[in-house]
Amino acid sequence: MFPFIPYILIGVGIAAEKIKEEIRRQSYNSSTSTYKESVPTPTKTIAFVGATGAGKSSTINALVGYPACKVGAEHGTTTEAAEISYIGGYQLQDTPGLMDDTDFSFFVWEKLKRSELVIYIATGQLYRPELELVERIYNSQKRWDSESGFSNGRKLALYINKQDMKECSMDSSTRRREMQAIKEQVSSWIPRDKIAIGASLPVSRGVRKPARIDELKQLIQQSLKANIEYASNNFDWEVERAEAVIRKCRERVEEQYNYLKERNKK
Ligand SMILES: Nc1nc2c(ncn2[C@@H]2O[C@H](COP(=O)(O)OP(=O)(O)OP(=O)(O)O)[C@@H](O)[C@H]2O)c(=O)[nH]1
Ligand SMILES: [Mg+2]
Repeated sequence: MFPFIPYILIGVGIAAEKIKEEIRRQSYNSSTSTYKESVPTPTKTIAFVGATGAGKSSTINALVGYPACKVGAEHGTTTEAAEISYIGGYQLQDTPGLMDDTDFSFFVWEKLKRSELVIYIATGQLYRPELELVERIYNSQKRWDSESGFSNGRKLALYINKQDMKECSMDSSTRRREMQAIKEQVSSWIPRDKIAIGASLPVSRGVRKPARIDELKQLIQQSLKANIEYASNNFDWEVERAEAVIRKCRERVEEQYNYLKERNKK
């Protein structure tokens, strides 16, 4: 009997977590007055969501111009919802990608609720579960707007990443047809002017190329309530970015130093 006790306890623990998650989900879905009162107006946040490996973290890095978020070929690289400072007081919200399950966990929905702009990232035509999710985000944003009295309206956009890969496998007319098909797929929830294509971390013959992110930058600029400027003489932005790069380098050096210190102890 004794050897099984730890397994039973682990099983009970997992079941309790699942029940808690379900209760949270149900309270999120219900439209009780307590819930309504708790919907805040969005903050200056731009959230990136989508399937794992679509390039959410790479896109944030391309926008800020330094490796702020960890990027990885393996699925599930991002496990926490990191926020990265952007221009105009905005934050870029990275999120863990959708894996086999086709719904975000409760805490990602909470982040979306607080975001002025949500950008769904895909790399081609969307799968049915993704389309259902886009529809749910759209409907949720409408409800959050009315419950929080936000007249400007939360925005939903679509970014189609990894165009460099498409260019290797499709000719230009096939690519155009695919974009047309994507626009039609999402037309009930995302207007054409809220769709951008690009390549956040392109590679050619094993060599990294500069990000092609201008279309997305333009979309972001046009979608936000407050004005943001990408002008190269935007001194404050350059200073802020340089400081962030220094902070990041310091963190990496400290990590490496601690790692070596631990290793030498052994
Ligand atoms: N060829 C190419 N590869 C890209 C591009 N953008 C991202 N990648 C690659 O796609 C992989 C996943 O990128 P991530 O940015 O980590 O993707 P993610 O959506 O944040 O993934 P999760 O954190 O796991 O949800 C990495 O190997 C990147 O190098 C792109 O534009 N072109
Ligand atoms: Mg990521």
